[in-house]
Amino acid sequence: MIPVRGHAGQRVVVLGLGRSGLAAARALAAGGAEALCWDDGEAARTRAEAEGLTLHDLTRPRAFDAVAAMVVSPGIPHLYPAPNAHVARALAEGVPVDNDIGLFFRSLGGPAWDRFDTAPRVVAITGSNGKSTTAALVHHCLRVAGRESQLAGNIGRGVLDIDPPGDGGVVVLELSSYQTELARALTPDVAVFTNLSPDHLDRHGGYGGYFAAKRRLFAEGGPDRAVIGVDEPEGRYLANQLAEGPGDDRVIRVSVAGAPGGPGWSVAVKKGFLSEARKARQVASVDLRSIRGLPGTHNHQNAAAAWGALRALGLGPRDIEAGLRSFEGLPHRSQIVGETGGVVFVNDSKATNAASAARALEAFPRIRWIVGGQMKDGGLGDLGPGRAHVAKAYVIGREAAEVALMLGDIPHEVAGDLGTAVARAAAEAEPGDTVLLAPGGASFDHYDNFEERGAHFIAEVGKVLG
Ligand code: UMA
Ligand code: ADP
Repeated sequence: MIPVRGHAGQRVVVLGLGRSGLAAARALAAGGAEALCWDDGEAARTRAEAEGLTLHDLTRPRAFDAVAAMVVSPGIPHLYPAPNAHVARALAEGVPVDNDIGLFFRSLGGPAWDRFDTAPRVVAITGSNGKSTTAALVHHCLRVAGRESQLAGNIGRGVLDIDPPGDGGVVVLELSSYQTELARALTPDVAVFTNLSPDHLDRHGGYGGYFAAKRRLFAEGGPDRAVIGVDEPEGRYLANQLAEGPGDDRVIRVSVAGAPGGPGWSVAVKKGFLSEARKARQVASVDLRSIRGLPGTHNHQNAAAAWGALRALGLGPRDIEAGLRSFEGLPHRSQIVGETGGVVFVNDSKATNAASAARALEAFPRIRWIVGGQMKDGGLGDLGPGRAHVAKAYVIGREAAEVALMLGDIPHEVAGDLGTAVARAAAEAEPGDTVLLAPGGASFDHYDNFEERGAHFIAEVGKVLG
């Protein structure tokens, strides 16, 4: 745990008692603050109380008296589409609103670091897609190279839950737009921006607000090095804003759509070959095509972003290549879960937006596509070149009728539930086909989270395989 500094003796309200809120409450208490906990859900409150945390009813009239700060969980709206009622009250009463990420950056470090030869460093990764894969890959490569690394943030572990890093240790954080938008301190040593496409627009007042939330990671204090995917206009703009000129190597440009060019530091992937260039000369290269844990152009983009971050941390090309080769991928992202009669079953339950589903379709040649969930603004979009890879779509979820309309001329049937979709797709599949779960929407229409949806898919595939 990282004890929170700067709030000793103060009353701090913690709103939301899930993974991040519970870790924040414990870390605040460890730093000497009085953590006053609340959650709009009764079950979460009961769990927290059983853990010995102090509940503080925010619905009471004088609940914010003598409160120094409020710490809000990422899933709780703080601005759009409308602030949660308690957050609105804190804003109205002038109570500073922060989150666990802000507390983390203000609490890391301390006198123990004076004895270290190498100060610990923080790598923070944001972007619309590929954050988890890139973060897990950076963490994996560091460990394979024998370096101390801890992984936390949006990937599932509250940031204040980690152990204080040791001499030369690295903390790898995956940060969502919800987290970067609210944090009152954001000072990573290396910051990574993977890519940008529409997601969570309701929470950010549109696309501009969504980009602005992610940009804060690069603006509030400014990292020593920024690794930026430049295949969208927003990435190019961000890289341009951060660099003093084209040769400024505080910015490492990443591209899978043509080499960025120029005299700067870059990592580009072309036809499956990654190459790193510095001062207009190639300094390293690696063939990514045979790496089973990183299939498809989208994973090559993650490999290139991870490469940039690891080089910024001083790792050599050989060490990084060894890490890439031994990476097995994360569950629920391009995860091969079975094979029968030449038909492969792939679980990409984490494809919760249109862009990630489109990239999954590009990664396999002939697809029986299981699609549908709680769709985002803009629906499935145009799906790009992967659209031509779909032999047939099997539509699931509460919004199945709307999703079927979005598919246009793609052959499809409304399967309704996931079990029926897997059975139908398996029955119609021919050798060489991939049965792919890449829903293009959130899981909350039927499941608690994307992991539960992926687990259900794996169970249904298990029935087919016998
Ligand atoms: N709650 C309220 N009032 C509300 C809404 C929620 O009190 O109006 C309470 C709920 O009752 C619940 C708690 O808030 O008890 C949940 O908070 P949370 O949704 O922020 O969940 P945590 O368990 O704290 O998990 C959060 C991240 N969740 C979200 O951003 C939605 C986790 O990311 C993250 O791993 C974790 O902190 C640790 O840092 C998950 C996620 O879905 C994976 N992220 C989104 C995504 O990847 O698309 C952004
Ligand atoms: P995030 O943490 O940003 O949601 P993940 O690594 O968990 O990213 O991947 C989420 C989804 O996006 C998965 O469906 C995955 O296959 C797909 N994906 C992974 N990397 C990329 C990328 N670089 N571009 C587009 N889609 C990606």
